[in-house]
Amino acid sequence: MTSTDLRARAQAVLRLNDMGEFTKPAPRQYPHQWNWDSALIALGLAHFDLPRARIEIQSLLRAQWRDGMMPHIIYPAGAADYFPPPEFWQTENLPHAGKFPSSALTQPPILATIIRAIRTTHHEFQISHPEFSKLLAWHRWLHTARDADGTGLPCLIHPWESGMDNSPLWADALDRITPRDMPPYKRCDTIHVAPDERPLVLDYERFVHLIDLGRRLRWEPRALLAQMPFLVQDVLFCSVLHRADEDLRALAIELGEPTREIDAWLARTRTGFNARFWDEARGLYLDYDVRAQSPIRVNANATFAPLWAGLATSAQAARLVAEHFENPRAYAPDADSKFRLPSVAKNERGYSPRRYWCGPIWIQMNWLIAQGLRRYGFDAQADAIVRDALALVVQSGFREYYDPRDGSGCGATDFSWSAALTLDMLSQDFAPARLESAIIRHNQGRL
Ligand code: 9WN
Repeated sequence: MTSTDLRARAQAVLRLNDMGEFTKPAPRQYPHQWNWDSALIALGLAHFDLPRARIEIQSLLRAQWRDGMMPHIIYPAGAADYFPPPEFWQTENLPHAGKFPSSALTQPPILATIIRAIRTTHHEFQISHPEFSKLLAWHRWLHTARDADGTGLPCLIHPWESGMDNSPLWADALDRITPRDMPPYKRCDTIHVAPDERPLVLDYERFVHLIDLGRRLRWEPRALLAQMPFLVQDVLFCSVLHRADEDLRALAIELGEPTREIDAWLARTRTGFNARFWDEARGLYLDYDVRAQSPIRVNANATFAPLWAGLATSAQAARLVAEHFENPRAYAPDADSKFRLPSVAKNERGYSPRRYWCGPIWIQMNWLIAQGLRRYGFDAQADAIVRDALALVVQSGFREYYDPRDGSGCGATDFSWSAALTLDMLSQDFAPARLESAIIRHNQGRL
């Protein structure tokens, strides 16, 4: 397979999942519009259909809630074979909700970064003042309505907000939750994907229970902060937000908009982030359980996300790489696992190489972390995970996630962001010459 073939296949997946104004993350498993999926998909679309990328972003922005929240699922086409259906969220008559049927949770705010990235390579790609204001309102909502402790580091009220829904990061916090008075519901996520690649029954029940609690609180931000039993600050989410604040600031300057408010967020995160998340003894970043008031002592690959945001010092970056990235017991290949980067360190108790977010490799994490590694001068390490990501899609197609042991595909097939980010990794910025070597390696049957 050549890089031209791979590009054509990636474009075909995005066309397959194209619903006109938005792109489904996958044909059957995810039939609606997802927030960070749509942003990443827009980046892929921009490589071959800029007007369609614009439509993807516009359709996402119009789902914003009146209070600034950007929902994580939008249901432009109404109900489908997916749980939860739109009405399950009970958002219809909320004064602060939006005009479109949506979930009441948010997701990692990567959109400002994507818009800036597209503008860097396509100068004709404009962002309007009203669109900028929508992004600003979302970031403001995250820094204020979700601020539980004055740090401006937003709190997540449900694992789905992290984008890493079923990570062992959430195990202890979920273990403290006993679902009761459960509303009737029917899981759909194991119809098209093997149950052992999806969340366990009890965990899924807790996900539903948390939605039920949120809707009883009418999704009112202050009540959620005060009462939701799941309340965490997450390294990946806060890193994505900080990087997006940087990008929003750059967009503000281009548009002649004031930057003072964004400057204050950037300064506050620079002060609070390392104090909150860095674990000096282990040389890594750990999430924080706000309800339990304690660090979450799980090593997940989100620990590398601060590199993407420029939040680590060079000494911290060096420890992350030497003690974790290059460690075969944690993330580096060893006799049992050939591919990087497992979503959870292999020596973690909750590591499970095929189960959703408990160990499999995700293309968007490799894409994001590779850029972080480059930001700190770790080019060889960045190349290694771009090469592995491309080798995985060549070997196993555009899957949702991959088993780090042999690279076999798991979860949904024809997964949109795996295709979109392949297109991005095949672009100049990601050095296509190196891809050719991944493909050649594959064709020679060495994988
Ligand atoms: C719940 C769509 C989404 C991604 C998330 C991923 C998964 C949903 C699910 O799929 O979550 O939001 O049903 O499991 O964890 O990151 O945005 O691709």
